[in-house]
Amino acid sequence: MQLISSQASPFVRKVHVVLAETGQSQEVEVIEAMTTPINTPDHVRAANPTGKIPALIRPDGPALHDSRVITRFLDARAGGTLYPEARIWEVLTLESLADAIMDAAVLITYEGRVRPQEQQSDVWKNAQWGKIRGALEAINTRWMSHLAGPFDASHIAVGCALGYLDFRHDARGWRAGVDALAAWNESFQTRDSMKATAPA
Ligand SMILES: N[C@@H](CCC(=O)N[C@@H](CS)C(=O)NCC(=O)O)C(=O)O
Repeated sequence: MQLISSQASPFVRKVHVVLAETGQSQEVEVIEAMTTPINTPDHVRAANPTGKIPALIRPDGPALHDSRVITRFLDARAGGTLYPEARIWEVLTLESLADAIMDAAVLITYEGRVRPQEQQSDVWKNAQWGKIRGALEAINTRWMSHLAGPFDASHIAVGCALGYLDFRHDARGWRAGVDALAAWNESFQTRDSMKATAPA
């Protein structure tokens, strides 16, 4: 299998963490890609028509895309426990919330790095940050008991989302007002799979 990848992408990081946690890291060849909303390399488009990464190229079926599809596929492939049937709707909903944090955070990054300076909008960036704040507060008030429970794919997604906020948007201080989540994150980032995949 080949994983179209970028070290900085929080969505790609989710996949690498799942590979590590399920013992499959050696089964994937990493193909690096530099992709932005306005510049899609051909090999990325061939695997995902929307030009987004990660994409997982398989020898025996169509390429998979969207990190949530790939992580669930890899967990099933390994007979893993990251998507437990008994809590599946909670796991998927919290993973979706974490992915939404990543979506908004990546859009802020692109606004600053890809869009020409004169076209950039602080109103728009701050609105994206508002979505992130709302998600952080919701996790801090409603999801901490889930995060305190058995390890699953939603933990990985939340950890990767928070890691990306530290990596690209540290100056915005996401920890303010979400103490329980910040404390959980402190400990979660010490997992071997998280340390091995930290963006640099
Ligand atoms: N929903 C997608 C989001 C993936 C995504 O936005 N990836 C970014 C990199 S972090 C990307 O490929 N952006 C290029 C683009 O928007 O065309 C997933 O979960 O895989």
